[in-house]
Amino acid sequence: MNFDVFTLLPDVMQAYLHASILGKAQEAGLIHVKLHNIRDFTTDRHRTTDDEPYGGGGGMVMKPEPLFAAVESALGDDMGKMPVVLLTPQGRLFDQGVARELAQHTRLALICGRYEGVDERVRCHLATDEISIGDYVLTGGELAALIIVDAVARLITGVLGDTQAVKKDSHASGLLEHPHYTRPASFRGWEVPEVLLSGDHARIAAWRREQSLQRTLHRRPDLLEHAELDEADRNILDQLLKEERNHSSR
Ligand code: 6GU
Repeated sequence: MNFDVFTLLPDVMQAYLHASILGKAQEAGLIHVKLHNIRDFTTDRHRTTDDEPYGGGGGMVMKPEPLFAAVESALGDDMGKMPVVLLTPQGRLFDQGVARELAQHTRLALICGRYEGVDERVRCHLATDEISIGDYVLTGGELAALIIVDAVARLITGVLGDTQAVKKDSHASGLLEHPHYTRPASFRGWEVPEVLLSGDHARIAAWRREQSLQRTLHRRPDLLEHAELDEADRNILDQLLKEERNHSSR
């Protein structure tokens, strides 16, 4: 998987991309992240990347020329054959489904906007997709690009050592994950649930599934609408809802 990231702040992205799992994935050649400094594609003496908006109103807008030059020179013949994603709070919302969709491609371009915005012609004639990472406003698209690289990279075969890990994740199955515990069995008087120490794998799996359903029901009931649930799951949920009704009526 190849990522081309276009940014005015390549240095701030470096450290994260070379740490831990993403760093190892790059060393192993499973992913390649190329950072392109948009400023390197300016042609004026002051290396200007932004300008005042036509029509006034203050704030600065990223100029189209350096962005077009940067993306066209980096992508070459791949232009038109791969997604060019503009990171903007006006884009479609990023989630695990979008991550899976992007992971199907072999090459992905990510354009990080800065300042108040990006010239509209970038959106219309350079980007093929626009993505937001949530309903809040950031000072730039760099964090969004890192989030997308991270979420997509970990779906690539071999990036996570354990292939099972991807399947069991929160959101992968549409449910939140069960609680995790490690040693010590007793910490400040807080005990690890007995079932996890039992060695009974069937009981452990049943407990985890119930915890996962309970958590999702309490924290993110919206996720249950699209989750993969079997009849046993539905019975557990019915039971949990009944218990809740009893508690609230008492
Ligand atoms: Cl992609 N960019 C900016 N600047 N703010 C955001 C965002 C992106 N996603 C959510 N907020």
